[in-house]
Amino acid sequence: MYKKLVPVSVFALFAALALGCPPSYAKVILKFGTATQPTHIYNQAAEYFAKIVAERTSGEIEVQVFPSSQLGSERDMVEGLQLGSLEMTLTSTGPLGNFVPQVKLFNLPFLFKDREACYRVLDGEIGTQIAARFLEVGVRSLGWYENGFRNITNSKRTITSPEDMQGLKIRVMEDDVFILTMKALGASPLPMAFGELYTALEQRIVDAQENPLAVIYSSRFFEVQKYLAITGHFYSPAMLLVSDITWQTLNPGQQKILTEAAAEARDYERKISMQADRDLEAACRQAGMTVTHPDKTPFVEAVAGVYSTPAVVQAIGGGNPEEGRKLIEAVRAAAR
Ligand code: EAX
Repeated sequence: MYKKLVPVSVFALFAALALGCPPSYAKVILKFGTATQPTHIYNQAAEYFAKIVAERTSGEIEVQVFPSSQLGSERDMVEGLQLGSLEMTLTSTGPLGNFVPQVKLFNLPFLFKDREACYRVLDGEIGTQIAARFLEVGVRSLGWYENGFRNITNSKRTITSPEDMQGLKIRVMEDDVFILTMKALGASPLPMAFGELYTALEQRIVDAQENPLAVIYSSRFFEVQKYLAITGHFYSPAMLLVSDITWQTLNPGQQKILTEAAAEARDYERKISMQADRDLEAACRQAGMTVTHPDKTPFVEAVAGVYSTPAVVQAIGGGNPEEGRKLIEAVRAAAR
């Protein structure tokens, strides 16, 4: 009896060990959601990130990319990270002010002189401090990426001056800084999640929208919008976020690989974003759009008041107008 039992219990012991203590090479799957179309720069960067991570972890971490708002809107996805039901996302600042109000600072119109200034501010002290605040709400920033300089498209008329914006029903991202800016230009803004935008344009629920060329082209807005005005009125940063619940389950080696891959994918994404700006205006024209390059000065003047609007200053300061004023002053000095 004894002789028979020994091999059985040894087997059982190994089986228990195998089940109870997963070996260190257990595969980790990170779902990575975005709102934009598969060909958009976010998803190219996400695939690039996934490839680096797979190589450096010898396949131990698999990043699976889900584009086109399949996993929800940008706001839903950030909430998913907080709950731990989603692991990663790359999102515009559209919904981020709901989580860290200071992010609204970067939603101010005509804030940055050029791309160099964007990267200097975002990767520097101001951007780093604001990004670090995300940990307080359960998500971890792996760096500032880029959505791009935003331009206006519409189905009604060519835009050459702010007068042409009068009465245009324009979809904006869900943040009051965007709403106030469009009101200052005389348009009628309607906040809406990105996933609903194509249909809203197609059904003429709105006349207009604004986005970087990379989004306009990959979303095929040229099918439902005739006019494109290169206004560059907002610089739209993006942020790579990971659920802190997920992060805490990774070992330091894995965390290091993700951090490094995030920085490399960011550099790659900024490069393809710049190329998109260079190439896609012609592509939009080719696709039938009429393109204008309005003089920016009257636009800048029309929206200047947004910077001192009490609600904006207070919101940027996280409820503290003094902090808001200081942040606005600091960013203006650094962004020029
Ligand atoms: O983040 O909501 C928007 O217009 C964003 O620019 C887009 O989804 C990319």
